[in-house]
Amino acid sequence: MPVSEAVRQWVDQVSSLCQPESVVWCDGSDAERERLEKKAVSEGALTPLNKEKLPGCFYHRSAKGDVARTEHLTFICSKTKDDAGPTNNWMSPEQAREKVLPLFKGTMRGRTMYVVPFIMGPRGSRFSLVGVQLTDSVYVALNMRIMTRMGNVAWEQLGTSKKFTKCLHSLGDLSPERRYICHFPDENEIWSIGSGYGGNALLGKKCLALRIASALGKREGWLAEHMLIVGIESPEGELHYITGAFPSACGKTNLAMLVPPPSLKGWRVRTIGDDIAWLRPGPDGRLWAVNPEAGFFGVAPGTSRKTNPSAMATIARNTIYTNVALRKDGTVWWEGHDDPPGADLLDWQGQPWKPESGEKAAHPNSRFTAPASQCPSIAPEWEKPEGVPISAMFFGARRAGVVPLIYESFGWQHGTFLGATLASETTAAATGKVGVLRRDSMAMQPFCGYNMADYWAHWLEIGKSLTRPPKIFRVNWFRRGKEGQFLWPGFGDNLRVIRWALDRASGRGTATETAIGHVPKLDSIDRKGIDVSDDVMKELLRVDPTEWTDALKHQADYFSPFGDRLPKGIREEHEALAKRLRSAPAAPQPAR
Ligand code: GTP
Ligand code: SPV
Ligand code: MN
Repeated sequence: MPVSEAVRQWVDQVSSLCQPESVVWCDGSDAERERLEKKAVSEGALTPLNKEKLPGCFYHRSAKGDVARTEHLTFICSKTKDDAGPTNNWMSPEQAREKVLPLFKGTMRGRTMYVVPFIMGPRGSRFSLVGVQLTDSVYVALNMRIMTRMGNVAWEQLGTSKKFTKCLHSLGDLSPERRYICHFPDENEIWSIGSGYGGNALLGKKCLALRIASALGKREGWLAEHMLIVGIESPEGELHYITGAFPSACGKTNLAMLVPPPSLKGWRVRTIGDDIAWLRPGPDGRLWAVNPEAGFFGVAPGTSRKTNPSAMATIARNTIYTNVALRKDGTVWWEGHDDPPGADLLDWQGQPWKPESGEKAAHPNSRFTAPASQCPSIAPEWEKPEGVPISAMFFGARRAGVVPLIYESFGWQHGTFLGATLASETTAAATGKVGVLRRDSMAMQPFCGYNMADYWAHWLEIGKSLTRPPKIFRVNWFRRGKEGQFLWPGFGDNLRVIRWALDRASGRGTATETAIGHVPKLDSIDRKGIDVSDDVMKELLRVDPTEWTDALKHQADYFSPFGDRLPKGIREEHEALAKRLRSAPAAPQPAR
């Protein structure tokens, strides 16, 4: 396979820097997969799982201090700090060369360096981007093979072009002290050292397809978003595609693979993507989306035949499991699994585990890596080069209170504001405390490769270029009652909420106008077949102006560091919300 001269030169440079013992150029073939799997097993990076029950599946345990994205060690290396903005860590390109580059010196001595070419986006699509990852982790190479279109297919797409993202990765010594994930949006380059985990190490995913791509999209007039994409088809055959931006571990995979409840007969779901969407205005004035990935790197805990049967079917073969619990018979388990844990479990660190220990058997951020093509609900059109047109977009997060089950924005600018002010209780997907409320604007705060104020401005510009923009909604599946219980059943039943939104997008569906947006009336959302009382529904839909007036202050604090860069449209929406809240009745309840 002819390889671009630019690639050869760069591989030579990196080889002399990292000094690997050997270099393996990946072609993406099945024979190569088998070779890499064997190598991984002999190195102890992978354990083969039960061949009958989990054919083609492997198990991996990552280092104890390397189990989630480390945002404090993630940097945007743009020319100026202002270009990275107040929500990103910034390092100057010079400083990165001084501080981070030396860590790569000789780091691959005695090891193999894999040259992993890959496409983000459908093969042959003019929207796709090519990357080449150089890595000394066979686990990473095998994961990239599932998550991207990897191998000769990427060399074909690249041809003699120099336009590819240079993704340099080494495990280093896995110490957080010497861990850096650096992005160079101007040089189209990524350096990652010291981690073998997920978003820190699979550089096509968050690093390329979000941080680098978002900066590119700003220059070229498109959007790279932390969004699922799914088609929803009514019994009458009306098909709408939607996207959902939810922060890490807040429900994208589950919504992307939703299975309609029995009482919603005839509804069908077409999965396109579960984590990342690239969106472009089309010639028809609509917004079109592609999924740049080829696999799912999904959260294991909570995944069951009850909550997400499509995911369970997807991960029954050819799947790599990371940091879940392991049974003696070579099967896997995690908290929330349908089956009982059994007596012979090893936890995610390889220690014997007992339910009464009070510890989790699987790490809360344990994951599966599985090919998207294995998903029973995968849409036949999931790899269409031009993507699918989007009717509605959903911003959602984990909020125990304040935020209703769903509400509809007044339009694109207000919808952008709803996304911009998204906040969520933190999860185990990133290191740090879990359950703390923090801003995660557009679910992109950890993934935006440039100043977020410019990013909101870019959203507002994109909206102006659309004659048929998607309707924008805010959702919250996670509102809790007095005992701390989730008030809404969630999962498949979320279709009831989506259905109301699609009705609204089509000019149907009833709503009450409130200060924050259009909220469903008490009976707007179909509750046939679920046990959600009027009182619970009222609580789910409750909008308390006092709580929102408080939220308004937090929003102002959040916007303040952006100074004059904050776009006028966002400021206007913040002021308009304040005004509506001042004239809102004290405690409105959803009307019948
Ligand atoms: P990333 O891959 O980290 O970007 O996460 P994601 O947004 O795809 O999250 P995912 O769908 O994997 O869900 C994370 C966790 O939330 C899992 O434990 C799910 O079981 C749980 N979850 C998802 N949807 C719902 C829901 O509707 N209700 C409740 N209560 N839990 C949910
Ligand atoms: C997330 O944290 O949002 C993920 C997993 O989807 S990772 O690939 O680690 O970013
Ligand atoms: Mn994600």
